[in-house]
Amino acid sequence: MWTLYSSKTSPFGRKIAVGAGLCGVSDRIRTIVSIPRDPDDPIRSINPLGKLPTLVMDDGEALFDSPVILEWLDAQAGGGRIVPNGNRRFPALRLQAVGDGIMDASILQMSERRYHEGEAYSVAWADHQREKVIRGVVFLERNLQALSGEPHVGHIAAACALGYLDFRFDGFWRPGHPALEDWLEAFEAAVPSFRESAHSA
Ligand SMILES: N[C@@H](CCC(=O)N[C@@H](CS)C(=O)NCC(=O)O)C(=O)O
Repeated sequence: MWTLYSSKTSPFGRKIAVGAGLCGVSDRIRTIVSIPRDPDDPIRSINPLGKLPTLVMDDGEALFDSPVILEWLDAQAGGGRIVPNGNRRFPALRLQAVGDGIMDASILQMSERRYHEGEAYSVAWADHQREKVIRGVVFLERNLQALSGEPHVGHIAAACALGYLDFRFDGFWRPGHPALEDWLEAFEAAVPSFRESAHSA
């Protein structure tokens, strides 16, 4: 049994739940909810970066971050399930990088709200991050062709990024992006582990 340290609010943790479902290994994972902000949370002694998701393998070694864990899950499933080989590999990894970047920029905006209240809050910094998100969403819509076919890490990251924007930013990306909305709806319908890992506070 592998142990996944994650949370219901973590979009990166959701990537692992979705990927495990697509690799057919969900039943080999038990999930422990972590709170990285809590100084007493064990995550800090398991992952030096104190971040979710972290996956502890059978030998007790920890894996992070989410692209590494997904690659490892793919290997456990025989390879080529969610990390494509050949011509599809780098387009998939590039899409994953954009999805992850949207999540990073979104989380930085959440952190700005949480840690810099009142006058310490930087509108310029939050806007800088928000613009990354907006450009990332446009990039995803322009690259829908690479988001077709069998689901891979690019699909997973894109869906988790858009799902996080729905959860924390009231779906602000939706107006003006009907094709991407349709894509997300189709992904949700096709991938049970995405539906089952929906965020909750
Ligand atoms: N690049 C990392 C990002 C992970 C990340 O930012 N996780 C957030 C939760 S969604 C976290 O643990 N933040 C706590 C912290 O940075 O202290 C990945 O792909 O796994």
